[in-house]
Amino acid sequence: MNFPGLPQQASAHAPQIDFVLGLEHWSMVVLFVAFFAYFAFVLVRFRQGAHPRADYHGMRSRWSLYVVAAIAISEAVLLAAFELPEWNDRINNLPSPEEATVVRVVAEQFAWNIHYPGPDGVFGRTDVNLVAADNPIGLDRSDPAGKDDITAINQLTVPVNHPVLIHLTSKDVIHSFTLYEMRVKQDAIPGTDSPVWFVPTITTEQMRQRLGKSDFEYEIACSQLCGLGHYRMRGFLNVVSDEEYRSYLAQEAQSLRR
Ligand SMILES: [Cu+2]
Repeated sequence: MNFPGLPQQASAHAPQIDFVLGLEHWSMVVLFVAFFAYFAFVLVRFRQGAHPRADYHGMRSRWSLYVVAAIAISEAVLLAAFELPEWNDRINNLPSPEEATVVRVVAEQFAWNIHYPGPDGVFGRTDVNLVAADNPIGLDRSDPAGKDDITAINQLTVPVNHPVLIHLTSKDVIHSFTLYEMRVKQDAIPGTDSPVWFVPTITTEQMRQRLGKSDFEYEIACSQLCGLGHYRMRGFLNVVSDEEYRSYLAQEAQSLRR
């Protein structure tokens, strides 16, 4: 049922999203072909040569009404039985913070700021007055919860096969956080915490091997035209093994102590 031309699937829910996308697109293909076939039929059947005089009564049977009603009902079924349940699953079945890798992503013109809570699992306080070139999220390092926090720019590293729970927000305008292969897309809105989650199932390295492209990266794209530099707002999602994730965190913690 998948529709051709979609990106690789690299998250647990990607096949469900593609199934719904496939249902929608294939049903639109059927409608498109059927409507144009009917249009062509009408052009030939009711050409001037065959009907020199107009019929002022038009159609007397009601079958076209039934066809349109059937299309409307099938679209309602598509919405109620497939699309809304999938949407509900994405926004209401968030993983618990205990089992998930919890990260804050703060969008700005034109970068993705990444904020990990560190070993204590608690995000440090952030303050707009502390925002500076070397502290883009305004993290308060004097706050006990903030001392061990890890920050990164345009590089989001997560372990494979565990839920990732992202608290998404923005510093300036509306951005849209997009991970194509994970089938994730969520607007980042200033002053609002939008949770978004997924379970990555294929590491970056495995995807490189699958595609035969040694330079492949999962891209973090912005899907909102957020300003003149929108085209260069680009981050990378690095999906790694548990072991590599632990050593990434250890390495970052090490550089904090220096
Ligand atoms: Cu943007």
